Amino acid sequence: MPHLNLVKSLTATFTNVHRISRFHHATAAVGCRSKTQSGERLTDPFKLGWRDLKGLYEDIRKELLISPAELKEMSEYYFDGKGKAFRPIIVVLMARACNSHHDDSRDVRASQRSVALIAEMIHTASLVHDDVIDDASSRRGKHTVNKIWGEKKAVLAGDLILSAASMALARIGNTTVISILTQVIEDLVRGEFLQLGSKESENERFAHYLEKTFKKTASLIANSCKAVSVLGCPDPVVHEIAYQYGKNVGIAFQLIDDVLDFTSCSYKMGKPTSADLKLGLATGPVLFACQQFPEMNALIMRRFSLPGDVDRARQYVLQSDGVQQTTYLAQRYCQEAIREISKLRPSPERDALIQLSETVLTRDK
Ligand code: GRG
Repeated sequence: MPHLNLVKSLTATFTNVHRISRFHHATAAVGCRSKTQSGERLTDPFKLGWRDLKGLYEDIRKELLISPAELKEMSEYYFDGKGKAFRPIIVVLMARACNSHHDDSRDVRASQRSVALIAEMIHTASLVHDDVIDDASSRRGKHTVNKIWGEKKAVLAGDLILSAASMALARIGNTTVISILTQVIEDLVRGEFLQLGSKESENERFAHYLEKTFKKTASLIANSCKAVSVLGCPDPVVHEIAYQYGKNVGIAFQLIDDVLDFTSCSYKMGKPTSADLKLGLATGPVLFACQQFPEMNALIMRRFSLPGDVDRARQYVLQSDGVQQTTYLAQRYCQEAIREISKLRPSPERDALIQLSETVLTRDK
């Protein structure tokens, strides 16, 4: 069954991760190196990646040359440089790392840069739709599209961004890449659908959570990495390395996102915190906390719907080691990502990808 295979593949690396288990080791950081594996001085992955992304948002806006003016304004709304551009950065670094591994050519090809744009466009379309589903009012420190223009128009704006991304994808003209990136759209929809349901047993709940995490967040990163590897190098071993790196970093990224929902403040995040509990969602910190406080089961089952449930659940999480356990799990995914990417030949971009996986763990927004 494809579902079971996916859960197995998400968890195969770490014995017992699909069954919720506690980690007893000290939470040593993945590593703060002063030198990278290729022996060069540390390079900021964001600075290195931006060399190939100058004009990213202008180029995306060119893809959105649409009328009428209102639809254009709505579709362009989030391409204002306020996002972290985490996905395009990973994509161009992966492109250069794979090109360098293959034939020492380090430049990013035009088709690979297009994948970076497409990844950011798919991501943004999904944010616009997500905010409609969650009835969210703020994102990136500003009002959401649905808040300003209303739900119906927001759904259409998301659709339009997705269609512009599909046109750009078709222009690359590579059927393998089209199929890799179309899989992402299916995963996003299935991930969002999974989130609408809940599971009764603790172990089922954890497997369900990891599968949702892969589909909603990691699939886009994994498959965009794979797409640029296909465009830069014919070796399927390299495609798998790129995919595995993106998958592991993507899962870690979401686990930390779920931690930040408890530990950060809304000013920093640009959106309200404890948002997951308010939406009825039990993420990593809650699932771990529930092992220490089984009375949380009832709250999870009723999706924190009674008055006071959200506050009680939050207190349980903060009294438990749910945040530390989730962070430790994210560290393990990052270690796995580093193990994968280290199979490529040394290059500044490969080292920047190693460093990037470390910044995922230390980010505060
Ligand atoms: C229209 C393609 C499409 C999908 C519809 C709604 C939906 C199905 C999927 C939702 C997917 C989603 C919004 C997942 C959340 C992923 C996530 C961690 C978002 C936050 O990413 P950041 O922190 O955001 O990189 P910025 O603002 O920096 O870009």
